[in-house]
Amino acid sequence: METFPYITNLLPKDGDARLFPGFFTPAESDRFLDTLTRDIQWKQEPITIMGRQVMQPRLTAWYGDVHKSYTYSGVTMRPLPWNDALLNIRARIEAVAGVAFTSALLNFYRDGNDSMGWHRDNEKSLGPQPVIGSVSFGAARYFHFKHAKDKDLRIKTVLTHGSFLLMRGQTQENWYHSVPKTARVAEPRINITFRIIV
Ligand SMILES: O=C(O)CCC(=O)C(=O)O
Ligand SMILES: [Mn+2]
Repeated sequence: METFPYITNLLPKDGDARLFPGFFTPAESDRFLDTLTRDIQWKQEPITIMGRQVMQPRLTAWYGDVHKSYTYSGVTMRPLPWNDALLNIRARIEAVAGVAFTSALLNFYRDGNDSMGWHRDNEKSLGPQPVIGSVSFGAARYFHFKHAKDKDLRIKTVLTHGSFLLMRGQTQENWYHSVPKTARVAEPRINITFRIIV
C-alpha cells in the first residue's frame, strides 16, 4: 500500500485519513454526478433505531461483486452488479490506494436536510483495519470525525465535488464519522464508499 508522505494525515493520532481534493477534474465530476444520479437504483430504506423503524435521511444503494453478499443487522444484502461509471471510479482510486475494492455503498443526499449520523465502518465483514475509499460528487458537505475515547477530540473537513478521502489503519477502530445536516446546502450530493468484504 502507498504511504503518501506528501499528503498530511487529517487525524492527529490513532488513525489514518488522507484527503485528495480535486482527485477527479470538474468536468469528470459533473459527468459522474449526472450519470450516477440517473443510473443508480436509489432507494430510501428504513433502519431500526432503539427499537423503532424510521426512514434513513438519505437515499442509498449497494453495488459490488455479486458473489460477495453482506450481512448487516441479520439481513443478507446482495449487491447490484457494477456499472461502467462505478468501475471507472473504482479503477482510478485503486491505482492510488493500492488495494482491490469488492463493493460500494452509495449515498444520495438530496439537500442539506439529508445526513449521516455518527458511526464507524467496523462491521465484522470488513475485517480488521478496513480500507475505505470515499468519493464525493455534487454539493460540498462537512465531514466530521470524533475520537471514540478522547471525546473532546474532533476534526472537521469538507468533502468537495470530485474529492477522494482514503481512510485506513486504525481509523474505524478509534474514530466515529458523520455528515451533519446543514441549512446552507440546497443542492444534492453523492458519496460512494468503496469497501473490501473479506
Ligand atoms: O457521505 C459521506 O461522506 C460518508 C458516508 C459514510 O460514512 C458511509 O457510507 O459509511
Ligand atoms: Mn462511514
